[in-house]
Amino acid sequence: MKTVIVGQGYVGLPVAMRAVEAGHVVVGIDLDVNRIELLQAGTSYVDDISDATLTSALDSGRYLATTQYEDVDGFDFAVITVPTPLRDSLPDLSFIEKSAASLAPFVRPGVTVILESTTYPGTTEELLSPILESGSGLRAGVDFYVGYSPERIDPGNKVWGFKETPKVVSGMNPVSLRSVQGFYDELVDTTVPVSGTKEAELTKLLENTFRHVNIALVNELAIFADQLGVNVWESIEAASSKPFGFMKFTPGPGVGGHCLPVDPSYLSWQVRKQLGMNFRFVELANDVNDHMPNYVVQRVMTMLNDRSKSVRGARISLVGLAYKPNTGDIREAPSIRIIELLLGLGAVVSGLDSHVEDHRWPSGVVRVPSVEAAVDEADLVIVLTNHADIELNVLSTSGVPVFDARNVVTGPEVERL
Ligand code: SAJ
Repeated sequence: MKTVIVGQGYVGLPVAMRAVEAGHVVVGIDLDVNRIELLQAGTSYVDDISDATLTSALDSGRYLATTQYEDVDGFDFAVITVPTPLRDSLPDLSFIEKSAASLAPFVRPGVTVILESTTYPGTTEELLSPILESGSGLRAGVDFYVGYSPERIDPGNKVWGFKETPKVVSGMNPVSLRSVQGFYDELVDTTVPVSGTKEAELTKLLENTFRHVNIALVNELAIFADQLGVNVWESIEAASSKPFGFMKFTPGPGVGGHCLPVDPSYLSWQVRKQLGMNFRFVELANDVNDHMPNYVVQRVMTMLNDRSKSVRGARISLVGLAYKPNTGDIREAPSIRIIELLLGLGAVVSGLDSHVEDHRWPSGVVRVPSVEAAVDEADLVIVLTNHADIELNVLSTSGVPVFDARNVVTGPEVERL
């Protein structure tokens, strides 16, 4: 069985490694030459894939990392795991289109092409299939098979890895579903078939929109609770004692990452484009979550003002810049917007986050090596991301004012979101 994984990022590489483990001959294709050179050298840039796992795949002789589509010739299954970002707040499907056009000449009778990238319902059958058909001269669903299976990779999750996480599977028709499900049955513990690709595409968007909306709910609640003098964190903790009918979400400085700030907008974009209606929950959630960085800065300005200090010239240290704990991913992180606002107000900003690599470090922010250094000389400290490796107790007794956006620090000079 020859399997092609298009895109060797945080989604594609784990799929490729699992397919090698399952005995497939695997071609991992990516346009990024640097990535491919690293993979060929046995160096993994994906946190969840160790160099040892990658080296073992290379040593098996059944894994090839390449930028050349010629290497996919003769594939049986192709899985497309390319990014689907927003560009000017609109879905950007160009990576799917380019991948499909590059794959199409190698589509033979009997092959199966599966899309995993997060996208709006209809993409697989209305965008991907026609490109594959025109590039191969074959008929989708008849000569070759097409399906959709949403990615559920949660970077850093040590419990739910690719193999352990139930996999929703779909096909454009029953014969395609059978092929797609058969493929994943070899790779993961549980497959969850649905009747069509649109249902599978919507499943993924529902999963992440559910999170986005509920995070927005607690964020807006946090704003009101603070003004009402109520400890919303305690109420959320108490509510989560309910063993049914409640799922805990906590307020934060905003919603970052490559999923939540993006995926729900694919849904609201489609509803507006195809139905001319507004998906109000998504739009409201976007508005609330996008506003949280501004709210954090507003609270910080008040804290400084209460101490007869202006933001201009204030030395402000940020603790944790990544979008969530224990990752170095800073994409769409709230810290980026908060830094922009603070620098715009004339603050002198420093930051502590050993997870964020130098080449991703935001400009204009002095990097400090420790919490002690962050506190030293600071007029105020903001806790944005509580990485496990940051010793936060120092902040409780430092005497420096702290704005805690994660409710992880206590102390006389600490205010929480
Ligand atoms: N956040 C909050 N409050 C919360 C939860 C999250 O403010 O209660 C913030 C985080 O700080 C972060 C952002 O939202 O900035 C996104 O956090 P996330 O926990 O949703 O993490 P992601 O973006 O890595 O989401 C991924 C998703 N996985 C996939 O799309 C395959 C999501 O479906 C998972 O539920 C999530 O991981 C997870 O459970 O960790």
